[in-house]
Amino acid sequence: MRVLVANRGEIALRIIRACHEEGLEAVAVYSDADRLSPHVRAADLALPLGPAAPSASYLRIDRLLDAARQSGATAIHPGYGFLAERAAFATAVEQAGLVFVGPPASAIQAMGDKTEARQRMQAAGVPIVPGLTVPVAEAAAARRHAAELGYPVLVKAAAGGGGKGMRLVVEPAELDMALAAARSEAEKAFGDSSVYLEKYLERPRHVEIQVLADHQRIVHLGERECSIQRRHQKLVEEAPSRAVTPLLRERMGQAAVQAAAAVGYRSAGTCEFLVTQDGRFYFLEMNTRIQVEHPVTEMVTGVDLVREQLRIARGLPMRVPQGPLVPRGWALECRITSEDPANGFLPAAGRIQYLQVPTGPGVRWDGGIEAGQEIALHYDSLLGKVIVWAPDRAAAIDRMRRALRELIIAGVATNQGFHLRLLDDPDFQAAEIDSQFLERRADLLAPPPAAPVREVLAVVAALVEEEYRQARRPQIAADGSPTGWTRAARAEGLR
Ligand code: MV4
Repeated sequence: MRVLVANRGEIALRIIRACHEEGLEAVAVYSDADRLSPHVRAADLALPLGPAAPSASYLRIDRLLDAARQSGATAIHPGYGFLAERAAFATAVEQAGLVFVGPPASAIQAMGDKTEARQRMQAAGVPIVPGLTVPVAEAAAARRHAAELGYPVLVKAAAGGGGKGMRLVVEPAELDMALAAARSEAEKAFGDSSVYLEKYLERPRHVEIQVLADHQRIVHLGERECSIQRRHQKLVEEAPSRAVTPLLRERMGQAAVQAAAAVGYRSAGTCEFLVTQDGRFYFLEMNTRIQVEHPVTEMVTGVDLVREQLRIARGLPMRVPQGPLVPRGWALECRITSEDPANGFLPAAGRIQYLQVPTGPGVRWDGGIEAGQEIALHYDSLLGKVIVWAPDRAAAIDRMRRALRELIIAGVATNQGFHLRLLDDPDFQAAEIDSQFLERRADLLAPPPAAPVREVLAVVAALVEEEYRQARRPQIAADGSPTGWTRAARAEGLR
């Protein structure tokens, strides 16, 4: 079997590796801007997606199907983002006689409509956040429902997810405006202005359950805690969660399995739950794709989720541990993005002048970049992920600190310093976190005033850039570092 990977960056590389370990060939596709990107060379064969804006290339269903035909691929893995959760894409792949490495289109469809998903979950006995299970027709009805639920309430887009088109309403006087704003945002983002209401839960934790379903059965692989996020972009994830006891894990796991069964799920998927401070849990939505943070589950379960997706797509049974799930040790993931904390986390551009990725015991780097690569603003800003495993949470935090100090990305601003500040934070260390944690902690988001040694880093970066122009590869000293680059200077520069 030959698998076309309809994606780019770190997830394309991740999938190509899984293909190779499964004994499958991988076909890459690429935009003009990506013709020199690592995923192109990692694949057995790579095809251009042809002229289009870089941001549109990986969304071209017609060209992806052409590329599959030309390359002899019989399956398409969508990765995450782009077309991964478009039911129409899954349908088009199947109608072209190819295998979609993911769930049936009908499951994507059912979970993509949040009110339909809530109806189905309610019918299946999965606890949902109190609120409506149909779109709200008009403002008067919304006022009645909101009064019944009790304020504060959240207005959410029916076609939404991930926080788009969401509005918090603290008191009745704000409701009409919030409805209008949510409708207009939902119309813009999804072409569908339907909205509904939910009771607002204060400071919940974001805990999600990984599920895996083959043609015979559905299992869960425990939780990930993803409360450390900023503006609905996750930054740090861990498995297991300090908020989840073995009993809660089993109850949430069963709920997730029921959720998957209710929509005829197959492949890897994730049920997102909100867990309240008093330990209640509510289904929020199901992500019908492999997720960015899947590695932390892999580290504590020993299951390679992408390889299992490929097995399931071939009709093979999944290979998972027998018996009730007991996560082993602790895993943490830090998402490294080209976002500049000194500039409000705005996406930054630049050429990667030097790259040193962390290695050693218990460390995994899932990246999509290399030295010399130009980081533009066409795509999302994820450069790679540092994932660590250790016997317990404190050891995992220590190991992540060590790994992040090894990581060197010169030439483009990153959020590396933010991660180091977070890992040093007593509240994070005590796992006293919830989905609003970073909203309260501007001190962690804002970098301390630039140290003079930053100038040293700038000089080193310029040097490496110059060597690059001359030799296409930076001249690295025998100790593996660019000239003049001391460990102490780096540590200072990262503060
Ligand atoms: C909520 C909520 C509180 N109460 N729903 C944000 C993204 C979308 N998936 C759902 N979200 C939330 N829904 C109710 N009824 C709080 C959030 C929320 C959140 C959820 C998960 C992770 C981070 C979050 C950050 C802010 C708000």
